[in-house]
Amino acid sequence: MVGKLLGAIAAVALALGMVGGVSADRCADFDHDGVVTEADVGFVTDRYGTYPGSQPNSDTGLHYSWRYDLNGDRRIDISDIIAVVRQIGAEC
Ligand SMILES: [Ca+2]
Ligand SMILES: [Ca+2]
Repeated sequence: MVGKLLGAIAAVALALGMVGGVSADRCADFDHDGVVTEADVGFVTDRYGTYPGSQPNSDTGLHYSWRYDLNGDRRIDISDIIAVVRQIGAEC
């Protein structure tokens, strides 16, 4: 539920033009079905707030993984969620 909320926040932030300059990102098709969807956003939101060596996400128990750290700053945060949301609909 928290993940869904974060995704929604990211989508709203994008819609309002509050976010800019997220650099070209790695393909966020984490479930390898050939297209980036909300399901792929979930992979990132499930790890929100984690970093190498941190406690797991308190809602999901999942740990940081570089795979979901799209901007490579060693934290999974709103920037990474936004990076995936920006790719929704992309085929890669
Ligand atoms: Ca996908
Ligand atoms: Ca990051």
